[in-house]
Amino acid sequence: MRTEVAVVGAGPAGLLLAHLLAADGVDCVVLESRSREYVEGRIRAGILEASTVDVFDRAGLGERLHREGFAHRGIHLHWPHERHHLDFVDLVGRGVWVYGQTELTKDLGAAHDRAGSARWYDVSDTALHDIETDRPYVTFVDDEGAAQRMDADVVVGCDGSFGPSRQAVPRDVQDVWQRDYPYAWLGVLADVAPSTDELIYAWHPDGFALHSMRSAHVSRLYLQVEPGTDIEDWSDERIWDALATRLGDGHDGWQLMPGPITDKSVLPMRSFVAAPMRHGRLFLAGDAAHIVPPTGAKGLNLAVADVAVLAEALRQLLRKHDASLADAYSQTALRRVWRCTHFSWWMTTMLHATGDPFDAQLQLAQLQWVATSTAGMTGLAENYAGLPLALEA
Ligand code: RFL
Ligand code: PHB
Repeated sequence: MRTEVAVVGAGPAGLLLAHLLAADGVDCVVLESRSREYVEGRIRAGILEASTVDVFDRAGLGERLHREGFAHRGIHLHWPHERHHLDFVDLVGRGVWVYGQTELTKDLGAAHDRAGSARWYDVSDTALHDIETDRPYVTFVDDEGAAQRMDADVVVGCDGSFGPSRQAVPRDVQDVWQRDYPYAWLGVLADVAPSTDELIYAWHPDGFALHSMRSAHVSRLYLQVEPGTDIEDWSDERIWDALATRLGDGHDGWQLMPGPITDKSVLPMRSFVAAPMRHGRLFLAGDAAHIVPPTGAKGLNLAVADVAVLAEALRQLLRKHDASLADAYSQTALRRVWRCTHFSWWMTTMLHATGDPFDAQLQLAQLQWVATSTAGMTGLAENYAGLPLALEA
């Protein structure tokens, strides 16, 4: 089989890239190791930057997002006895949207169904070959156990942190930077109306907590826990008690409404960047090239930003035989990646308890400044609500 662009991974990055390229008449095939149900049901990100929403709108994918998503003006920052609202719209002229990654992935899947595009789910043994030549190809085993080979002009690795694409780049041409944080998140999904209009990011000596949401009837909440935490140690009652304490139940009459928990998981926190994001005819996008801790809500947004830049670069390469944007892709994308890596690290280190009393005092001093000085608030707002897709050099 032959295609112009073989996309490995049908997460948001892979599906969006194939959608944007197909709209420009570029032939694409998407290969995914999991089932479609699994990919569309995986609970992950919830916050979309204004520029992410712009990309979806321009691609004709924003209709349900605007109908069912929530436009938020900003966030609340909370620590014991204090709560401050940061209004991003007032501060930097743009807010964010709450819309689950599950929904975004379903919208992308539906658009692919309408276009009748080529996607292979449940594949195994995906392997990349000859990426340093003009004739790269991908081999895999299809869902019926048959060995397949897909020849392409370009291969794009959108296969997340553990996929084979990044591994296909020789070690001696790839630089890697990594930080593992000494904490994890326990995330829960609950069938209860959110107790807040906009997200609450809370610092507490017991650990960080976050109140997010998915709809008018579903809340998404997170607690800082030790890495390696056994989920069995956290009963629903213990989770709601910890959330109430850390999120400031009782502060100015505010109350956290508990409800039935429908999903619980523990997530490690790390920062990771691999560069360059291109090697020969292989391009990497999204989590395949970089991971951020979720405190800045940047992972999905970075994946979309990579893809928006890459789609245009591949269009120029394949339709106009102009390689300039493709040659610049890694550098262009990495500028934003490192800005978001810094912001995510900064939010993480400001908000997570370390157990060290000196750290706690520094964090409180920092929070006080961020939540009350125009410069502090604007810096957070500018980064959280999102920077331009391609940062200027
Ligand atoms: P994905 O979504 O991981 O998709 C990669 C796809 O590749 C497939 N794959 C393979 N396919 C074929 N052959 C193979 N050998 C393969 N190996 C893997 C996988 O099955 C998968 O379908 O990466 P992508 O597309 O780059 O998208 C990135 C985002 O999913 C990720 O950055 C965000 O979810 C991160 N994130 C958040 N980002 C935000 O912007 N805002 C948030 O609020 C936010 N919250 C979160 C998050 C991530 C979380 N977790 C669990 C990692 C909250 C959580 C809990
Ligand atoms: C979420 O709703 O899952 C979410 C929101 C904000 C974050 C991380 C996760 O910073």
